[in-house]
Amino acid sequence: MTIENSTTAGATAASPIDAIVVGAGFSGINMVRLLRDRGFDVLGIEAGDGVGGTWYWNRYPGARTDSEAFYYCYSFDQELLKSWKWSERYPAQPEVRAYLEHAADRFDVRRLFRFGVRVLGSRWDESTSTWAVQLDTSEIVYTRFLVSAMGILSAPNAPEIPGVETFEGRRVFAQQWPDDVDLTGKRVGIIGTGATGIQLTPVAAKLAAELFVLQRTPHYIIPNRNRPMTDEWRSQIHEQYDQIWEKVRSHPFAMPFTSRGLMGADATEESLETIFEEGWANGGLAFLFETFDDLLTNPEVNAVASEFFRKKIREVVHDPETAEKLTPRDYPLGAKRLPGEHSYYEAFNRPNVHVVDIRSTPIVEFTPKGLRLQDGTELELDIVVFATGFDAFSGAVSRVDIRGRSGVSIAEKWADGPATYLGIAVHDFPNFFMIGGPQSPFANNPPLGEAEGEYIARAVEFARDKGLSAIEPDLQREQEWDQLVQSMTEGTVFPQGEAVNSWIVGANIPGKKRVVQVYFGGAADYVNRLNESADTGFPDYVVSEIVRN
Ligand code: NA7
Repeated sequence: MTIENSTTAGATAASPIDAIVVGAGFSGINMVRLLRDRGFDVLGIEAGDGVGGTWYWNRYPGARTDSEAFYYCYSFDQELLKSWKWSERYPAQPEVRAYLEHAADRFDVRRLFRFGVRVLGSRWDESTSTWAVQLDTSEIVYTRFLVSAMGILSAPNAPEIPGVETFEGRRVFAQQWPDDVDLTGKRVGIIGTGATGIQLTPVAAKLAAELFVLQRTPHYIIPNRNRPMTDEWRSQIHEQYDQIWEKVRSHPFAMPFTSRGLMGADATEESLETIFEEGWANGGLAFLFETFDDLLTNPEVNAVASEFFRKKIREVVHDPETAEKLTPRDYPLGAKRLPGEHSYYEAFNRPNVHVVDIRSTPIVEFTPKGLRLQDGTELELDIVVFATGFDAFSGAVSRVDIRGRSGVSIAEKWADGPATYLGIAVHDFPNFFMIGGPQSPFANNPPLGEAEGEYIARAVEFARDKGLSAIEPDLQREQEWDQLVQSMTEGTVFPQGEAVNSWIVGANIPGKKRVVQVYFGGAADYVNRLNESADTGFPDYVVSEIVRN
């Protein structure tokens, strides 16, 4: 596909386009819209052949949202909110992708994207105050502003297992599921039991002849209790949308949950049990946010909840040895992101499904027939699925060779952990912004991405209105933000015990520095900070005036 806009196609250092946005997921689609509506000449670049981002790539069987769709969507378009009819509480990947295709057409931004093109790198040119953006088509496109909307969980983690070249079966990455893979009647191994493995397992269990779930760490998992969206439920939501978004805006994870105002520390054993049962019955993330307010901060309350989850596993999984393997013990509930399940535990009651504890018997190598474990067992497999997660937050950006004012790459700057201001901008990288960057909150992505997109659009507009050639965060403000991010996990259950291996601290990627990558001060607090910065004219940034001869 070629760019229809001749200005952008012909961009040079002397006449750059205004902005390039990388990524066509929830955030990228909206970012292009926001800049276009402010009169900027904007080009979107997307590696996939269509819009969708996460929802374009993640096509593994069972892929669906873990947030309820009525708030996992764009909040700003009243017509879209009312006209789009989600079919289920947690819609499957094709439906979310269809929603984003519809949204891109509705906002008329699809024609501003180039699809099937990857950004390889970008260099800041001080003399012209432009970014030279290198594409994998061998083209270089010049732009004044560069915005990453590449996603927080988009760079796959691909563990290296010796002997892979000898394997005669098929190796598949869940996040890049090929259309021609069929699990029916096959001997399948799934490595990884995060949100992805948990969604894939029950579907694969029904298709595969034999399914081996290779688990390193058991998760705490909540039943999602998916159900169809009825017209009545939809109308109730439509009537309450103003309140729903109000709740989202004041919630630490940008979700419309309502605290009961209860503290577990004050509750009797009986009422703890009753309220946990209610949370369990409601399904989904309500368990974290609509039971007790001290669930994630009071270790004793957390311990009761963690034990409650363990009891539930024993109730569903018939074989005690299997149940024990699936039971998390070494870390508190909430220290890893809580995935939702759809008959995950029930899958292990099927005779063709086996959990393999690769913490005690690690995978040693691929063999021609499958995988060999440390105790000598060889699992014979036709397909090995990697559901091993992502190089989260910093991964997507640092895998692109972005070089700022000093010629240092962002990966080099972040070698000891990401340094950003507000998770959005980086000192020494002028006119560069990120949606979902490291040190931003981990929260319900669509509304958070909207807030970040608005902020970036305001910054770009500010630069234009003030006649600035460059804008970048003040170094001291960046350092203060880093200190704040690192201090925020004190007094919470993040990151403790085994959970230090979580992607939240970058510990799932060999060689990656272990630091907290997420701002835990809450999405609501974070958005207030963004608004304050923009409302007061970006005093936290250093700017360069355009030199006029
Ligand atoms: P996650 O949540 O990072 O899960 C990855 C899983 O893969 C997890 O069980 C890991 O075990 C396991 N893993 C990672 N590396 C290895 C190696 N080298 N060997 C064996 N097992 C490994 O990724 P998901 O894709 O499931 O979900 C990511 C998010 O996407 C999700 O939270 C949603 O927000 C969307 P570990 O727990 O590290 O021991």
